[in-house]
Amino acid sequence: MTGVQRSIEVIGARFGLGGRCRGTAAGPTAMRAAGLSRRLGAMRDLGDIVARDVERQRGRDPGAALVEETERYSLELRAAVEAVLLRGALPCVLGGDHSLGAATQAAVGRSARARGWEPPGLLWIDAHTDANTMESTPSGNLHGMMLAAIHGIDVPAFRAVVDGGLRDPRRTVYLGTRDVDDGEREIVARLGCRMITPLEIRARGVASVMAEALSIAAGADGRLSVSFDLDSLDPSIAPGVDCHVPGGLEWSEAAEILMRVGAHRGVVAVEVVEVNPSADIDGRTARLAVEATALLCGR
Ligand SMILES: [Mn+2]
Repeated sequence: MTGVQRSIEVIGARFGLGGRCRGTAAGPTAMRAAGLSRRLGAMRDLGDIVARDVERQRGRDPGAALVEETERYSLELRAAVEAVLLRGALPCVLGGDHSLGAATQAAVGRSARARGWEPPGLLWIDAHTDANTMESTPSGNLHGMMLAAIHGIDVPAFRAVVDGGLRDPRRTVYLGTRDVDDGEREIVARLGCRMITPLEIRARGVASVMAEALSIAAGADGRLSVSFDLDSLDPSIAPGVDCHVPGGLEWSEAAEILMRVGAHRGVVAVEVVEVNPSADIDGRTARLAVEATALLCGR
């Protein structure tokens, strides 16, 4: 297993407007403080893309300002990720809340289309499916809707960013899923995504589950991107996230999953999200996020 051979380019996505609290905007800062560059070794750090503070814009409808900034920010991040892909390097996006995944994953889809490739598959390691629509969402939070948009369901805040970047839901595999709304369950089933819970991972073993997951996501062309949400881990080991969902992955399970992804030659983009330093204890979640990033990058 040789893993990723390309040069790695890191983008800090300081964006927290899509979740319940804004603490995730400081995720990239916490990961750098936790030794990211030392652990990754050779890489190019492109610095941070910082969201504007919409809450201080007086006299505006806060919901409209948030949607507007999400769209503006997503287009900026998408362009940055596409530039990395154009250079033939591996984009490594550090969040930030998961709504920024619309930009990363749309960039992967658009870049593939520009080269005449099929859209790559997607490994989504997360407690959630992020497949809500404006109609089905119980929370109204955009970080729970971005994958619906990437799979072709209209979500106005992501309409512009997914343009030309749609991904094939039949090549999307969820890993670690355990907190799915009823509406999402129906959407995910209809779209044909594969969903693998922590219980199934434990029952079958990581090797068997990952052979299946990588085979579905990589497809015939062998290309996939990966998104790792720290809330896929059990909150007892990764408390520094926005949504705590019990019953998550143990680190030994996650590390083996991440290593197997990092050893796959077809990974075209890596994303590590939802690190929330304001909920963390002694920086332990940020350190796990750094380790996860390194493993995903084949380091
Ligand atoms: Mn999540």
